[in-house]
Amino acid sequence: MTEVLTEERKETGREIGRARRRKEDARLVTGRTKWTDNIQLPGMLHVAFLRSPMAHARITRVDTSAARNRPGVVAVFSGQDFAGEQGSLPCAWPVSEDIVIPEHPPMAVSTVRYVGEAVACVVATDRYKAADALEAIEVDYEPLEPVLDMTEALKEGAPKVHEAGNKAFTWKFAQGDIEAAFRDAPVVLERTYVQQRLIPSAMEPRAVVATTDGDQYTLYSATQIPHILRVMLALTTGIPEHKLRVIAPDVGGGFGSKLQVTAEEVLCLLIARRLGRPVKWTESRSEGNLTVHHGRDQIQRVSIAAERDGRIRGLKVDLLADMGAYLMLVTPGVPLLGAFMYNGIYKMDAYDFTCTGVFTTKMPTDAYRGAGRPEATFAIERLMDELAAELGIDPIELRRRNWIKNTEFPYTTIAGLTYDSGNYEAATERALALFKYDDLRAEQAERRRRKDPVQLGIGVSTYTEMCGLAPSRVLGSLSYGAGGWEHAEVRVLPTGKVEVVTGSSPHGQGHETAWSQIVADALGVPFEDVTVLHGDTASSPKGMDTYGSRSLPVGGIALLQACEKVKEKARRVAAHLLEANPEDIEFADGRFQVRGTSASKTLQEIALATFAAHDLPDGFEPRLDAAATYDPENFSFPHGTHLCAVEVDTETGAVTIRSYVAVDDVGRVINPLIVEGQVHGGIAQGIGQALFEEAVYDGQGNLLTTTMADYLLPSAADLPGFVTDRTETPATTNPLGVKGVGEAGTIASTPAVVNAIVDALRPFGVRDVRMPCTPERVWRAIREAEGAQ
Ligand code: MCN
Repeated sequence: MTEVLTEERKETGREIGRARRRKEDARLVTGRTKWTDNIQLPGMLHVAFLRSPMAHARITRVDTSAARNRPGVVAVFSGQDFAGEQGSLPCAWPVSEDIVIPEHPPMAVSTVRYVGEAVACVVATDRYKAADALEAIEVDYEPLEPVLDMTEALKEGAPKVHEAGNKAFTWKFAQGDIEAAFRDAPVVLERTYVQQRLIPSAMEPRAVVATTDGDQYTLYSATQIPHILRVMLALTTGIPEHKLRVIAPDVGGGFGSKLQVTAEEVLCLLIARRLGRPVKWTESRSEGNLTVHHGRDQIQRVSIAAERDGRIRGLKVDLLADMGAYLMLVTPGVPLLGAFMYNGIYKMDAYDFTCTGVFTTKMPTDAYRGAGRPEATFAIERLMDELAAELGIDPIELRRRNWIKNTEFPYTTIAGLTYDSGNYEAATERALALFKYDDLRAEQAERRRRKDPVQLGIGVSTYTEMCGLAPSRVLGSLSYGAGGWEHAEVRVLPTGKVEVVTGSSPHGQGHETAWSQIVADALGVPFEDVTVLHGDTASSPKGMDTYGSRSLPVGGIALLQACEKVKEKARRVAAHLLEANPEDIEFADGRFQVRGTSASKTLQEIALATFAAHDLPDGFEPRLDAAATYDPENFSFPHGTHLCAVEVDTETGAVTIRSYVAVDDVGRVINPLIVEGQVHGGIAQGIGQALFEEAVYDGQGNLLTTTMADYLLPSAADLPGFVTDRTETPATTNPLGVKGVGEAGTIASTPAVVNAIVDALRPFGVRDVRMPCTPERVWRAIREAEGAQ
């Protein structure tokens, strides 16, 4: 079933599989589009937020009177001013019975719990006047002790973030006899890995415009989730859902950070209601670093038990996950998405997982590209390299001995997921060939022999992930929030052009292009004849939005099914017009033809006939429109092998990525160019975690990395040219055979890079380097290991 694709793969003439350039890009990259900040409404005011400079404090006084007299200021509000109506920001993922979900007022009323929490706001005639007037607001704080360290936070007598204490929840999962797996195991390795806190850095900062017209409300937001947001805002603010329209105009990236119901969205709506005028808020970059929800921040204590031949017996995971100060939309669910992934692509007898969610006085964490799965993949892939070194087995060979073989699918893992298909052998073979693995190992041996100050390291990551978030029933067992279905509507206009309404909400993934390709093939219409509408709850009322690499494996299938319904309708009309039986109508290339004759009608002809409605089958409702809602039976499980070669200067600690090969298998591919772009971006983000990025708080809970000079994102100059390729093992659980790709690169790449660094330094006794592996950390790791020897 697996197809190894090569450069020379011919174009098929079909749209699916064609490397089309994205039709939406011209308007997106030139900025001539509906970014939220570009929206100008008559009489619009601008909001600026005063944010807490304290990590933990009681608010004893807020005096807004002086600010009200500043030029251009129309209104000033404190948390108290909205106390009766602002509600509590929602958490839709209560993962356990014992979970503590604290009140989370959008604007703090009596206590602040992280630096950056909104305490007051100014509404003015322009954003600069609003920002200037913030300094005139007086706030008295009574400092409380910050809580910054998860381990300390759980100790008896620690200062409390919330009255109920600092433990948010404990969640356990166990399968198999873990005691037996570890008892008398010939090899047991224990490691602690730190997943540092990251700051999602979408190109477009968050932005909100809220407006009212009588009792009607419209919220424009740079959000990934217009549909979920509408429901949640209705529940939070009490604005009736049918009076609230949410629009996600074009959105410039999110990476999970815009999968949220934010304080600013709620407050802008309330302010617009109070003042009866439209208001806008656009975040500054440093404000964003402080207050966009952060990602990762986990401490993973993991141990693996194995036989001497490398066969894995069992895996234990004990996780501390920093929730930050509050539980936001899916905060507690993030580490649990990882719970099902620690076993990776490997077979084992027993698995034991415990996660404790901990409150600290820091910005809340939540979904960031991969959300739980990069962390899990990192741990198991690092462990596999460690185990290989311990046993003196080549890391690829160790993986081969443990992974699920391509003949064993479908395979139910120790974590309880059923992987429908995969071919780890094929992806790995292809990656090894492209990487020239043996040559690099030979060079590594040579450099080690001659004690070259620049050592070569090779890192392996053979990952899988669960994505295509759905099925509703499974998600429902983990949350009371959103299900996992997706909706699409296909309207064939009278002239034969096609309008697609999708419930997916793209923010950089190229859905307009990919969806057009699916429709073009399904209905036999030109790619250019398809328009895709999205992101507006008035025009696309049904949807579950975009996250968890779900849009294609869920939304794409809903679209295909809607096309099938359109075709069935068209077949009925064609049969009627051609005086034939519907069963005798064949469809090819947009033409409905009576089998064995030349009599036919094009889709366009049928569309016009259904519009005119002069001569239709009895009971046929005019127009060729159809809609479908799809809820898959399973997640989607892309996989792949990423190989990274690094050169580590052992005298300075500098790491240079010399080559990077990624062979991913995302099932059938709709658009190879988009997939390659997704993989490239994903790898860059994963390398960012491995080498550069970290949100740093000082001992008082001040975020030190509020600018791009402090929070280091990789630039093109920091990255090598990636060699990417694919194998194709179709998903068996959906008719397109597709698997998601949106997070794959990020999940795969971080362990590949760190494995490579540790591999380079193993002769020095180095067993781990904490991320981000900055030159200083690498240098120290070498010196400490040398000192210990
Ligand atoms: N695709 C394809 N063939 C496949 C799989 C995917 O052609 N077998 C195409 C799809 O048609 C779609 C794109 O690849 O155009 C991504 O599809 P999918 O994997 O379904 O992911 P989503 O569209 O649901 O996007 C979400 C995913 C996530 S979870 C994060 S985080 C992320 C990502 O997408 N954030 C992004 N990629 C991003 N890309 C950009 N530019 N900006 C972000 O914020």
